[in-house]
Amino acid sequence: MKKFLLLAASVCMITAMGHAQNFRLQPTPQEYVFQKDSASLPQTYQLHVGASVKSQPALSVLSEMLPGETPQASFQVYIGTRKDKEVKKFKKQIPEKADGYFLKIAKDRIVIAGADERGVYYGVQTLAQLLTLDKLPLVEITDYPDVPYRGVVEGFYGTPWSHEARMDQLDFYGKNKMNVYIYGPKDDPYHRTPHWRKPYPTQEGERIKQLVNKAKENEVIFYWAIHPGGDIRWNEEDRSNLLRKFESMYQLGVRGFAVFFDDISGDGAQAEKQVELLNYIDEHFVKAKQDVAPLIMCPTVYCGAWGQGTDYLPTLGEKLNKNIRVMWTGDKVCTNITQSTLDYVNPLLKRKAFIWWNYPVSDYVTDHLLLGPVYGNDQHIKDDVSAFVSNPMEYAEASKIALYGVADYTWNMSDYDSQSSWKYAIRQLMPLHADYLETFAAHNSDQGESGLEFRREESVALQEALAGLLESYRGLKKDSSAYWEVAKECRRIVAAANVLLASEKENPALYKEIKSWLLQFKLVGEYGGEVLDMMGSERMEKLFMRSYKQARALQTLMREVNDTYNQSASHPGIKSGSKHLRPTFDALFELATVRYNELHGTHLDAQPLPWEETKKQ
Ligand code: LOG
Repeated sequence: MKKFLLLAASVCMITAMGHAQNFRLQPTPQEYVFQKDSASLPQTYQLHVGASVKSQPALSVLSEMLPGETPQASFQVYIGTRKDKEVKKFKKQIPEKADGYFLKIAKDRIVIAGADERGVYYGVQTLAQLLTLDKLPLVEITDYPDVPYRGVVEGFYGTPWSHEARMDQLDFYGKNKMNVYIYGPKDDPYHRTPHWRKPYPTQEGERIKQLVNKAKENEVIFYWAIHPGGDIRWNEEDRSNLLRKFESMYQLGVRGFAVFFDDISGDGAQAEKQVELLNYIDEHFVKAKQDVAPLIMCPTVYCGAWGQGTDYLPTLGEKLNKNIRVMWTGDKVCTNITQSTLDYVNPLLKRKAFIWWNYPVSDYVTDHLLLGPVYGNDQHIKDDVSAFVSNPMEYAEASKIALYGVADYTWNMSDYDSQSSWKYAIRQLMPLHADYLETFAAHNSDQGESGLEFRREESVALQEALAGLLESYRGLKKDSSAYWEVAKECRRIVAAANVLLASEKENPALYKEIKSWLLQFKLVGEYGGEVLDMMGSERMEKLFMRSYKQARALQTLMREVNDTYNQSASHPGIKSGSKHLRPTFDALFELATVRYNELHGTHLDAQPLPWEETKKQ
């Protein structure tokens, strides 16, 4: 996209804003022109608000961040949509895109002109980010999202997010310009069988109300999803049951509805019946209400791997009302989204797919954390998707590392840079200990082996050294630069684990989620250190034995952590650094021990203890 930088933005930030080297706007704007100069924001300012934003969330964020509104002040703030006279002069600069905005900061004024109300809100959010700088830069930003609907589907198996976590997420979406949240946790019994027909108990209903309000404050559409396919009977009674449930959700304030038919078989999976029901809901509920967002459905065939050659998808494509959105996870359940999957599915659905991206969801690999960067989705598919939502981990705070990436990618695809987005995310989560968290995240990003095979990069910066070290040692040599690089990283790992374990206060929610993995991570780092010591001392009995015993003890402790924490999960246990660190250390342990045995005629056990005992068949 176009970027006119009168001065490179980062340089400008460094010189004009002092300590702001790390500053970037999130998500990356489409077009911006920074000037070297900055505005000095006075204590007071005069506010001119267009009629179309009178009681909008944008205003409350603005008044919170700039409390000094005074009628006679000389600094002016203009805010409005294209309908308003207050921003008439800037009409041409307002992008013709939903959620778009134009933001101008001049010496004597700030203008925020939105394509619509949400656009104004996003302009205010961008201003909020700029206000964190020491000096407010003079800037003109023309900005809009590439994908119309961006956000999250809480659609995983396992412990649903807590109410507090959801409230916090909705604020996070607003700040990162995501506009959809779909509520559909598989293990909420009122979402799925057995209780989808029943209204929520009063207290839970109250909470949904609070979520709906929170979503409104953040310009997020709150969708509530029902999952009836497990035991639905295709008769009028169940149709009324479903509509009655939707009505009860409507009464709680919900204005977005979805029906999920994923992961079912049998009677509930019939395309014709699903279509009949959905069209009925669309006509007699969604459209009849007039203030409800378009209906979303998740099909039973939700990815390319299911139902090739059946007439399920063509039936949906042909018969489902055109305004109903249809979800799609890609060629497989968990995979990146490519142009070819869209070329395949869009013509079948006769509409643009609503992407349900199964990342960073970890419900099928619950012993791993997925903290790596968001990468691999095609960066030229903006015109071929109607929406892109991410299915996260049951760890809401830790999921934000990926969600920052999703927010950035879906807003401005072609400029998306996965590494810088990832680093930014980490800084936002723990600004005081970002380097330590980055070390942890870099080594905890792959899922290990699983049936769904969506392998991710891990330990990227160390891979070469690890491989080099192993290869040289196999050849009876020791690549010393690789050796020292790995040794340094082992110390860094232990330090990161210690520091993060001692930093609960900086981000208590994150701490609670990742603590068991930090304990394991520390052991992995210590284990690596001992194995490296074994490698240098095969000829020296005492020295070698000291490290060997330590390494062996650490293998036992790693197993103990794995067998102690996270036991109620579907895949119990705790794995860390499992893609490159642990396998390399194990291989080196074995080589060193074999070598020692050869030199000394001993029979030390050279087989490392795996994470867990192999289950007897
Ligand atoms: C489920 C989803 C689950 C995910 C990953 C969809 C549409 N449905 O295979 O609830 O979190 O895989 O395990 C799914 O993806 N089915």
